[in-house]
Amino acid sequence: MRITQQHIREHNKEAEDKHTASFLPLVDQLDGKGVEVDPLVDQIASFQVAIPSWALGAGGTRFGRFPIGGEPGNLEEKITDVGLLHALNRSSGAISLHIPWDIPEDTAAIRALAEELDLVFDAVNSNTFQDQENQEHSYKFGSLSHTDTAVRKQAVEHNIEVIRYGATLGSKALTVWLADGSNFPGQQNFRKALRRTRESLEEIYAELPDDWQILIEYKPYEPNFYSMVIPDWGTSFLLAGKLGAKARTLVDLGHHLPNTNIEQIVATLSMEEKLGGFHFNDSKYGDDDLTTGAIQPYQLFLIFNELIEGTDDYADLENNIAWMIDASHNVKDPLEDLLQSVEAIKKAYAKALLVDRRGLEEAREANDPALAQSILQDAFQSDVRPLLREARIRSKAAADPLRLYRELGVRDQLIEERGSDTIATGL
Ligand code: AOS
Ligand code: ZN
Ligand code: ZN
Repeated sequence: MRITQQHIREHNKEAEDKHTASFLPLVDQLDGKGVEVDPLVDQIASFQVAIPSWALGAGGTRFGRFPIGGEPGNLEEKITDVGLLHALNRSSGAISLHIPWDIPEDTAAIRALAEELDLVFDAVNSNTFQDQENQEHSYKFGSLSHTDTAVRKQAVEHNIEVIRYGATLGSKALTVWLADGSNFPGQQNFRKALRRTRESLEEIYAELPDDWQILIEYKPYEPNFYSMVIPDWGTSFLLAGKLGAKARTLVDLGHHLPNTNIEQIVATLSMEEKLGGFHFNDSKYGDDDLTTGAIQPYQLFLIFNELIEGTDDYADLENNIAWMIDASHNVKDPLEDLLQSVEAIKKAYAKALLVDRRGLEEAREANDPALAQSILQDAFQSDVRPLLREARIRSKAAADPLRLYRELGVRDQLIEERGSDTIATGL
């Protein structure tokens, strides 16, 4: 199924009056504060968030999985789904692939399809957290950190293979998330495990093309529950520092213990130019992979506030960091959820762009916490939805993507095309 410009035009025509009635007063209000609206709308419009290939089907838990129907059965269909999202919001113009779930067999055809849908390939992801059929050595006791050289070699070679696949599609980064760790005190020699991981990463780094980056994800627990080899940003930062300029840390919002000050981590990493990527999701208890902005929208805003604080050039911010959603969908239609996630991310970005930066800095220098808090709250509580809508209309996206998705009956059409019991590969 395809969403055409005709669909978008008709939908936007219908939305026009209501949109104008909310947008024009906001323009007046922002004018009064000396905020230029056009560049703001442009910044919101150009911000793109990549969609992971593994989030297009039902997620499920270890207790069960409830297929949603019409799930993409192969890579072409996954790309088509991301194309649908991008046609609706013009903000999801990239897809992040996972090897071996999405091995591109016919590279030329895959590239052509992506190009036709105006999509690029974001970071590629390796998988050494599962054993694959016909795999010689098991990752049960780790991969890049394993005690056995042969297992480490296999895991290193897999990552190099992932780089090769990515290169054929135009990706520019490899994301490494390691499940390596231990379940019991005494099981693993911490020092040796970390050293072996570093050495394995060095071998992968040596194969990284000049214009590529390696993004190192961290996670405090799961699947191992006593220790993880890369449990926190400090360990990722340490490894990235030892590897070199092409290695950076990737922050997954769900990979922190409760109440961690993630915005401060973001500030430090961005100050050190070691912030390479984001996995957006939301978290109540752990790595819940809930919809971004569904639980802690203020935290998301504070994170964007730090990102903006750390840059003089918004284009840099948009292009130098791999922005991606990493969520799981157990009860929602994944495509609806992804539309909501992108909206929440852009809302946080837009609100952070509205922060009176000079006023905030003056309040900080004057040790005036009440004023500093008011300035942040003022931006956070602004209703930026008309700005996002305007950005979409100007980009020829739908004024209300979720509404149009439902009006067009996209899920029903996908079920008709693909059947109701297809299962997408992924988590
Ligand atoms: C795992 O918890 C991490 O968030 C990974 O980034 C991701 O979910 C996984 O790599 C999917 O491949
Ligand atoms: Zn992640
Ligand atoms: Zn995760």
